[in-house]
Amino acid sequence: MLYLAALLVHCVPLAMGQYDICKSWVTTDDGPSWEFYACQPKAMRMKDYVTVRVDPAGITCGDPPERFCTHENPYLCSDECDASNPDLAHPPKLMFDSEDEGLATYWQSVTWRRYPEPLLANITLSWNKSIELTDDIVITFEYGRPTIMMLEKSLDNGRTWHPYQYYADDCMEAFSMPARRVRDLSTTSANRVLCTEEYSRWAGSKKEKTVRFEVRDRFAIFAGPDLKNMDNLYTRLESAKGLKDFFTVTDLRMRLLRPALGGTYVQRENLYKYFYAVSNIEVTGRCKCNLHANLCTFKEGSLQCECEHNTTGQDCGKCKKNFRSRSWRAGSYLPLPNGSPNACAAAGSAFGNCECYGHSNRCSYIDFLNVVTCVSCKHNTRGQHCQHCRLGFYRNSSAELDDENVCIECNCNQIGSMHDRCNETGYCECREGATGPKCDDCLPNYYWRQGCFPNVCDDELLLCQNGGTCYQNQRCICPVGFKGVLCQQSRCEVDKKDCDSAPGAGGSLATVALGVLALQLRGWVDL
Ligand SMILES: *[C@@H]1O[C@H](CO)[C@@H](O)[C@H](O)[C@H]1NC(C)=O
Ligand SMILES: *[C@@H]1O[C@H](CO)[C@@H](O)[C@H](O)[C@H]1NC(C)=O
Ligand SMILES: *[C@@H]1O[C@H](CO)[C@@H](O)[C@H](O)[C@H]1NC(C)=O
Ligand SMILES: *[C@@H]1O[C@H](CO)[C@@H](O)[C@H](O)[C@H]1NC(C)=O
Ligand SMILES: *[C@@H]1O[C@H](CO)[C@@H](O)[C@H](O)[C@H]1NC(C)=O
Ligand SMILES: [Ca+2]
Repeated sequence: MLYLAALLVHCVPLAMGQYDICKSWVTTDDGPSWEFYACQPKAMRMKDYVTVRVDPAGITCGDPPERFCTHENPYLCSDECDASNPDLAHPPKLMFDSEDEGLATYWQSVTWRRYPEPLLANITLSWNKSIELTDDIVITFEYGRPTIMMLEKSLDNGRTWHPYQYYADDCMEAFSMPARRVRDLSTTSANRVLCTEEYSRWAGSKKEKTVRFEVRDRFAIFAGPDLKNMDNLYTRLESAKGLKDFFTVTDLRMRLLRPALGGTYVQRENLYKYFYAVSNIEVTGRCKCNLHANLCTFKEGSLQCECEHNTTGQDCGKCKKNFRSRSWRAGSYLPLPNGSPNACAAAGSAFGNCECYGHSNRCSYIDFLNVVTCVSCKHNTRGQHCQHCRLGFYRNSSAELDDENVCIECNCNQIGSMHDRCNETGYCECREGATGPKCDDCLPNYYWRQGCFPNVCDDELLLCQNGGTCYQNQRCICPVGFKGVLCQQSRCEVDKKDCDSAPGAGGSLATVALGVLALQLRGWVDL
């Protein structure tokens, strides 16, 4: 069995089934041993593993039941959609079933009763797994293709979305974009997001049913018309920035923006013939396993790579525990034909025992110290073995030394703290008056204004005198006739002619004395 696998690796014509073996048992001059290769799972029909969501609520026809007709037969509106009758219902799942006996089953929207308000629907497909597209996405519309629609994709399970392709019968009018064709793209623009008019014009609803996202045409830019030169494609995928990611998705969304119009203007007197009906959405791709797995299985409702090369994670995106002596890397299609496995390595096995806890791939020998040390430690680590945190970072106590999250940024408040370093529990060193782990609070009796300053006045000890009011602990607003930090000083002491007009002149000597005393206690006033 193993011998057979080894044989296969060397005999398989490497055009299509390339990279489908992760390892094989080979015999060399030094005896038998494992040899490892970059590997990827086979392409699959991804619609079998998808979850779908159709928005907005109530966009699916049949609740309440309604009549509709087709562009071919616009005056015979006897067709009915009724969600409560299995024979007349058109739920979303019918976009993903297999069409038996050539009879199309389809999801259908409500009709455009609310014209001229737009008829909008979103169809969102989610895999909860990154997928690499290997063939065209093909969406089949039963009663005419939308005149305006948009395809969006997400790479992070629906947290953020990006346009993937625009479709309109008039790109300029709908999206202010010039119409382009994927076939006209070049090697440098293969991952351009464009607007196409190829799939939106009216050609009869039975004749032209499909809307495509052309993956093959984009591949063909590198691999030639029949995708014969896959080596060139794989080389490009490896080297051209962003190209691999362009074909990678976790979610897709079709935004249906205007239905088929039957090649003419909207006829308001018959809105029953405007709706969307999708019978199939074909998505062909493979699980993204970072070239560390050739199997992808459906477990507990999600696709999951069966990771090799001592990697782990849903996408084989990290090294297994105790296999982190160098940092994780994706496998590579290069060098052709077998690629590089870039396997994770057990501690101590990598480069003559220089452990870097997975934060560096390189060691260097320092002659005059006679030590081997890790070079360019990543993940904010430093030290001979990348075992310390960089200045301004502290050790994450819930992470192992070989965890990517091992160092946490101190995040000291720039104004409130002495410097941007912190102690082992993340506490920063605060300037006078500041407090809190990050020094972004003030101690009691201090107020924040570009740093912490001692209160000038407050409601307890540092009362403003003679009817003055304390403004944000920063100063007393004194009534006419008084001045001083706490309004403790009558103006008539300075200018006798004020004395008669000053309200409350002479004031309560006792309170003034108390206020001054308080100031004195805090070292503010020298009497
Ligand atoms: C469709 O999704 C987009 C975001 O991708 C959102 O802005 C829009 O409101 C959604 N439309 C409907 C009808 O839910
Ligand atoms: C998504 O996949 C992950 C990893 O397999 C799993 O833990 C999680 O429960 C899945 N989430 C959903 C919503 O299925
Ligand atoms: C993974 O670890 C096991 C156990 O140490 C080892 O036998 C195997 O060769 C390793 N695989 C790779 C690809 O390094
Ligand atoms: C600390 O490490 C754990 C384990 O990796 C991680 O889940 C957590 O997010 C890290 N904490 C911070 C603040 O980064
Ligand atoms: C870090 O500083 C805080 C506040 O000064 C202190 O409570 C804590 O014990 C210190 N932690 C260590 C490990 O020194
Ligand atoms: Ca169907």
